[in-house]
Amino acid sequence: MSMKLPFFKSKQPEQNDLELINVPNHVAIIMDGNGRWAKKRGLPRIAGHKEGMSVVRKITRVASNLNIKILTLYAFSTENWKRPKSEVDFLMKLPIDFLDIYLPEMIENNVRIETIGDFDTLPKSTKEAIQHAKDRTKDNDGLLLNFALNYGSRTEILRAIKHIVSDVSEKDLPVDELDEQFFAKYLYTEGLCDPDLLIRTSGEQRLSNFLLWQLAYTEFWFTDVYWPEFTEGIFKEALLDYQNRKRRYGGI
Ligand code: V0D
Repeated sequence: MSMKLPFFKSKQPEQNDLELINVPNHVAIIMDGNGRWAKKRGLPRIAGHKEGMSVVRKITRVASNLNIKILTLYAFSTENWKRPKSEVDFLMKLPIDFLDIYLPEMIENNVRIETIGDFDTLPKSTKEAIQHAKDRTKDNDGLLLNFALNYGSRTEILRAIKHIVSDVSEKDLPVDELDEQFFAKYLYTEGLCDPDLLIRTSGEQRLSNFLLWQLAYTEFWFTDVYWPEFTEGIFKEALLDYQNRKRRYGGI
């Protein structure tokens, strides 16, 4: 006598659903397209930056709820100083605005705020607001919200080399000890795991001097959507795609 097959098939755990396990530990995002989003709507570029700021808050909340450990956001590059002074001035006020509005909820959600990049040469008022937020959140052990600010990767690598050269001569470090792990300790990302997933919005598919060393083995994901239009749904699409890539590699 033949056994009857069940008329329902148990669903394969793949493709469609975001799993709460196998979420990337570290997600890095190039938040591009703010100016173009504004232009498309006949608004000044700064309106795009402001809208982009509220998307930062939204995605931070999603990342925190999904138990992502580190979210590194490219907010201002060393090249961005070449923009018109009025735009740079506006951008430098955004961290202040962001923290005025959202620091209380960041604290409530156990988020720790940090930065990578050349912090010292930022305007004083920007530095003070961010330093205050770092101090207030330093003991939080939830999501690390890591802003790349006044950041450039080649400068970061050169800065590491200069420090190493001076340490080698001062502390008589043997050159054989200079391996990848040792080198990574001299980068801004000291102590952080490398990103598992890099997202870039707005259709550009370049690194633009972002985390050149750290992205060596990272999965890349691109979308045509401008950063101010980036949503929780699109973010989860990227995370699901990441999980499906991992599953496929696991099958080999
Ligand atoms: C503009 C889109 C939050 C990208 C997002 C100074 C361009 C909005 C911050 C921020 C920027 C930085 C540090 C901090 C808290 C918040 C931010 C800049 C630009 C560059 F501690 N958004 N945001 N910083 N934009």
